[in-house]
Amino acid sequence: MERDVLSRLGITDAVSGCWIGADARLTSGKPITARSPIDGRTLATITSAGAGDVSAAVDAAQEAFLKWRLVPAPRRGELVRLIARRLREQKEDLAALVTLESGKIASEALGEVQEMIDVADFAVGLSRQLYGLTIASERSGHRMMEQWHPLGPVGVITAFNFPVAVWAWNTMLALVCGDPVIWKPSEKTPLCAVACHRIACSAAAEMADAPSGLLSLVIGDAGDVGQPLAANNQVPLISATGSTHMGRAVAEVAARRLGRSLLELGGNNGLVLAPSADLDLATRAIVFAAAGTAGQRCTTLRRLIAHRDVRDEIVRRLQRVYANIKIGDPREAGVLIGPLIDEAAWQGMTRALAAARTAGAVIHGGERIINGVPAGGVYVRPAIVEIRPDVPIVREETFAPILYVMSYDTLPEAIAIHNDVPQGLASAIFTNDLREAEEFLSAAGSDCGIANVNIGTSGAEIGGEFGGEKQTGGGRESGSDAWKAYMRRVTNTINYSKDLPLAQGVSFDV
Ligand code: UN1
Repeated sequence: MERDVLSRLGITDAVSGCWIGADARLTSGKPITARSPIDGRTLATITSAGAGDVSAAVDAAQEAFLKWRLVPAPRRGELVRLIARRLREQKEDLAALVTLESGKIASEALGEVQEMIDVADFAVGLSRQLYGLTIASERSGHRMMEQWHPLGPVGVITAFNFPVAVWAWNTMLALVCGDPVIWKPSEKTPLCAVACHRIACSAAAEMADAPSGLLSLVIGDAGDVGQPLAANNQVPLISATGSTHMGRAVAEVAARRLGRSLLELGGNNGLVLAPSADLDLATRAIVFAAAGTAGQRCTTLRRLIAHRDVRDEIVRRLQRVYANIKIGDPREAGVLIGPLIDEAAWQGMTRALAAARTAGAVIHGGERIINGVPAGGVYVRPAIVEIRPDVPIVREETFAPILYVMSYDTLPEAIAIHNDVPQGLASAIFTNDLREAEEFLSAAGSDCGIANVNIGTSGAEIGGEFGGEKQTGGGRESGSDAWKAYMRRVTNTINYSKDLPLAQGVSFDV
């Protein structure tokens, strides 16, 4: 069954680490073993790409760019429409691979592929809406306008936890904006990348005006692939999604050559639970956001800031749900929490829990599960940690299902606790008090890129911009006008008069 899925997605036992368009290059880097976190089984071996492959991919992208930028944007949208059609056709297979390689449950994997389709549909519409402004000129007989032009090859770096959707957020937009893409996926999920790349290339093969170097894939680690990609002068934009540590390294390299970077990095997302909150609704939202995806979303809820009057009640409710939640093989019906990605994730989780314990926190759950789950995978019970907000570990993003619970007395105090972390991605308030909700969303409220009311922190739709402030990196991907990051803006002033008046009334008679 599984082999069938892999073979329908064009994945063999030995896979090249560099694809330029439909062509697999003969790579000679370190071998990468693609494993399933479900049971640690080897799925395939990839020969990683190196600096030479990166530069070949960038050269091909640059060549493709010279042609693609001249293809009218709505026609570029046609390529994205074809990709979306294939994604619809292969949704089940691709989702099965996402589950196999990232460990997320079937429903969430299908949701992730749906997110790709959604952003592709969005991008198709966008291909007819790359609007610029016209501007009133201060000079008579003059007209001013802005145009948005294609930018050039875009380097896209993605993480294991959304192994397909984040590439689509970037690539579907980049394609309609007129930019080729060079993709460096996580080494933990290389097969998802190969599958997506092949799907996109098969759609491109249907379009004679889609140049061959438009899409490429370079699989390898930060040193072999990430660094040369970020350093390459022919890549005007690097879009990186992942840890703050990774983003800082990428941004530094890109900044040195004054390249642009679009960063969507760590989150340490908080939810304020007000006394008027609907606790049934809040419990469901908190469990999905804190324990769903085994706590491995950048939007995962990590901090629950509960009013003193409802804190004990919510902890009781969460403990009840956590005690019965089904943890195990993510392919099994009824399972809501699959494995952590690897042993290192479990070590990170134990380290964080030990730090919390030392600081006097009360911990519920958080243990490793051995019975009733596949051997070879890392399965854990999500943890609820009652802790003070000033304990340093609370300020860190630990990529595991740990929910720190803290209490507050007044809303300003809750907002202060909420904002007192280095990250600023997603946030939420649960309240039935309109004033509290508005205060949380106001300039004096949450300092995050995403702020929700009566909805958890995770599971955003693609229509809005996605990203956040502070150590989250400040970039915005996906919907709204995030497309502007993938284009260059040019201001045009056109004189249709027979005079040459200078701006600001300057006279300069020659
Ligand atoms: C991520 O974890 O990097 O809002 C992206 C969400 C998803 C995207 C998460 N739509 O949780």
